[in-house]
Amino acid sequence: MVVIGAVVGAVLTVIAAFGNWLPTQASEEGKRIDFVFWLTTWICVAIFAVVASLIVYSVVKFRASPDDDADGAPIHGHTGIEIVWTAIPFVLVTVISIASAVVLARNDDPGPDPLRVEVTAQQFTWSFRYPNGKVSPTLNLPLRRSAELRLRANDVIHSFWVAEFRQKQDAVPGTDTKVVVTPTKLGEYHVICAELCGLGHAVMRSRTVVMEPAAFERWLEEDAEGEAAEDNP
Ligand SMILES: [Cu+2]
Repeated sequence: MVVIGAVVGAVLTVIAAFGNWLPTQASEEGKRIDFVFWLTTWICVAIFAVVASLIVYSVVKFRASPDDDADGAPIHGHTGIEIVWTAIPFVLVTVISIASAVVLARNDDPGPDPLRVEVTAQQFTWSFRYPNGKVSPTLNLPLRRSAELRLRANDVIHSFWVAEFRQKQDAVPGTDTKVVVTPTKLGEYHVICAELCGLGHAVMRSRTVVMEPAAFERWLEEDAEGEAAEDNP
């Protein structure tokens, strides 16, 4: 059993180490979120490795012989070990809390000159309104400029999510919420509703297009002031 466990463990370790597990990383905020994710994951991996090793060692080393019917030695705890196994998790959880707090604070900061986009969610579409009045069914964003998305829901709770940006935020009727995204990679990604919002929830998808700043400016000026909405309902 120990040999099978070791072989399976080795195979899974190789898959875990060389697999490409996360979606493309396409935002500044996503970089920070991935940092916290991997920090937490590696802490878990280390603890799991220690615990699993101790279990295997104990199973082998302290196995009772078949004719041993005696009671085990009476053990009433061990203050030293208990202090250690309380102190180490305390330190690790504190490290994760501090890293998370710093990342959340920085990810909520849109900086001095963000592009403000009003995002409206309703069963079962997204629409995006730009400062010059242009309304678009897709979320076009310029590369490397922070965008502050103000989310509004017209009917029920929806949730704005672009896996490549990592950021996710609910859109709640009666309340304005916001989320900041600073794209770092040109390309097209899916905008997905991540909150079960009715029969059409699964098709409540749009696209986000990250563009060169000059191309974005040209796109922004094309049929601004509501025409886009008529041409492209
Ligand atoms: Cu929805």
